[in-house]
Amino acid sequence: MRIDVVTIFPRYLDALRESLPGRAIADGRVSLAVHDLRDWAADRHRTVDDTPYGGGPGMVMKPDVWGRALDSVVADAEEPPILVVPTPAGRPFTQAVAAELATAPHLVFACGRYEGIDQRVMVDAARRLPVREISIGDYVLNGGEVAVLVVLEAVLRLVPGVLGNPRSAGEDSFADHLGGLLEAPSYTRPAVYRDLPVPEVLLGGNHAAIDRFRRDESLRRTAAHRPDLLATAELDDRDRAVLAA
Ligand code: 6GU
Repeated sequence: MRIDVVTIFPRYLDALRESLPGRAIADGRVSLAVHDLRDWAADRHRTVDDTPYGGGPGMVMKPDVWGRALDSVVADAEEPPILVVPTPAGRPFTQAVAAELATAPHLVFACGRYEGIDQRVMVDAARRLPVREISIGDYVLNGGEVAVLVVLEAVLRLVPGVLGNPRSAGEDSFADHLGGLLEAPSYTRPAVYRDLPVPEVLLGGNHAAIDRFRRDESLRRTAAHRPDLLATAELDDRDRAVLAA
């Protein structure tokens, strides 16, 4: 997979060279290029933003600078990449979006400040490329850089050969086998930690009872933390009885 990131803060992306993504980059399964947007500025102050038409606070990133940057990054691409634009005004970033991006051979990320990039940059790019404006949650970040770190960590662990244990990807929260519920809590030794015992059922070898216990904990945790997920979760009559109790 090829990844290009365009940003005014290239060093923010240094964190990608750590950990799991880092190993994939180091041994060539992922090629990462981070570009400084200011390299495409037109003046000696390397200006990338200007005041908003129509008034209002903050600054808007200039379309001509972004246009040159994206043209240049895409110029030598073998096929049209997906352009990912992190913005609090985007569609929600979900595991399904991560899975879609994980199948792409080439991703380009455009990091803007939160007041945004002139919208015509995305309109123009969409004439040639799939464009995904995505938000990582209902809060405001100053810029897209940290969102790119989040998105890439979620995406790269789905690319075959990037995650250490290929079984784990399907076993996390939102995995199919949980039918859209949160994962049950986890425990390891010791059996008693500061007066707190591990749930008794997990110490026995009754795997049917363990599966039922974990299902119940998933249901209760989802009801407590993410009741919105219950609307689309796959529930049977026993599940509904546990939730009603
Ligand atoms: Cl993707 N970008 C910014 N700047 N702020 C955000 C966000 C993204 N997602 C939530 N807040």
